[in-house]
Amino acid sequence: MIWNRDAETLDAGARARLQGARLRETVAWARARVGFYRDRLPATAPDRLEDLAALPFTRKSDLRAHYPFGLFAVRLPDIARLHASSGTKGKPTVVGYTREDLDVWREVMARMMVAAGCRPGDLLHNAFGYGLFTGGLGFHQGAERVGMTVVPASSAPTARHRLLLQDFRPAGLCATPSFALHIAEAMRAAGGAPDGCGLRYGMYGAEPWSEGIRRALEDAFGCPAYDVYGLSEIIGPGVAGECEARDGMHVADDHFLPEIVDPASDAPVEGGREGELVLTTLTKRGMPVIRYRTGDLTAVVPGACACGRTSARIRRIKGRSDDMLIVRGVNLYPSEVEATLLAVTDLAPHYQLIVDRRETMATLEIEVEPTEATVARAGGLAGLVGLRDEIAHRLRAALGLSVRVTLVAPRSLPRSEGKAVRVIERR
Ligand code: DLL
Repeated sequence: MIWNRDAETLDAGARARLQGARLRETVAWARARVGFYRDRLPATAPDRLEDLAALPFTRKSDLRAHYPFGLFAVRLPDIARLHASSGTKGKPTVVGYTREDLDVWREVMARMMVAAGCRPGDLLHNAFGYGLFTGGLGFHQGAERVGMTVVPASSAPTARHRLLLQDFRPAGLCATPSFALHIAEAMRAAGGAPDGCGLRYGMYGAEPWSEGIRRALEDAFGCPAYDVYGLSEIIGPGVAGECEARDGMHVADDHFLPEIVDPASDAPVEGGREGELVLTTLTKRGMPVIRYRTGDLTAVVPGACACGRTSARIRRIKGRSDDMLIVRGVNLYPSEVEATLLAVTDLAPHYQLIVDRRETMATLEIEVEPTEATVARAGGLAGLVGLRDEIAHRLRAALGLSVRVTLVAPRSLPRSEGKAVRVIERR
């Protein structure tokens, strides 16, 4: 099933014409109503699709500099809803939606959710946090638009999730991948069976996750795991999501125009090579954003998708360019460590990177939990020296860096109800 067949299967010419027309409207709207864009987009600034790369970028620092409402294009009474990023570093970035923007959001969420298997009448267990974070309300409104029954479970204690999943038997689950794994683990620890709840699909996002985590989620809940991507600056979840083919995430590119640029040179990157995703909103009125540097690293998937949707597709997000760690001159992403760890079947998908920069030579330590079965077989952690050495060897080969590996007791690393904290820096 395709939610909006007309919009999702446009041919290339029609799609480009629609994007071009909407880009011109967006540039005109932003220029007329937002001082920041008026200064940066003179009346002579190009506004054709083929000239997009000539327009200046917008960065998170621009949003911060105009905190809280300085980039809004309508008066505050015409803003129907505010959301904000988590803001771990300083003030949050605030975003505003008109009623029409909320409609666009519902529409793109409905597309992504139907692509992942959601159907009218299905029950959805929504374990994304409700609040300023866009995850909970984004999925909530999308589910209502599809005609589903929503359980706004949010970030309740895992015992509550277990009860609701077992007793309500929802068709779908949505959560951050790390929280979903935490729920599954808590269910098993309490003698329950997460794969016995009758789930048909899970939708996960809001943080980077690897194919290894996908396997762990699919094993745990006994149903396919779909990747959903988005960011509050653009709209929230619903910017892109996987279909049943699971060969990249379809971008709702009649609403959000994607480009990939080289994060260092800012030049457009072609031919399916990896780079930083840049997004331009094409229909948002409350807070239009032109050429937003997401910081997220991905690549365009070439060719047509088997599902029939014709929108651009992007690969799983590798991480943010500012997630990159430099340890003794070696550049690495936590997602690379995750991919190496989760290729080892004896390990559970729970790990942490500890970068210690207090000495002249920085060190990287990786704490990871073996599965309970592995520990039991070995008669305790002390019996797993061989496993530890093997992981250290694999990491050295994959990263080109010697890493100290510590196996820690199952269920001892901190679990989160939202986005997992994978890296701890000691300075
Ligand atoms: O995380 C929106 C969202 C909610 C997406 C629920 C998906 C599901 P922010 O809090 O503004 O919004 O954080 C956005 O999270 O720039 C990425 O770095 C990261 N991110 C989001 N989705 C994914 C994903 C929401 N599927 C930031 N894979 C983005 C990897 C993701 N990273």
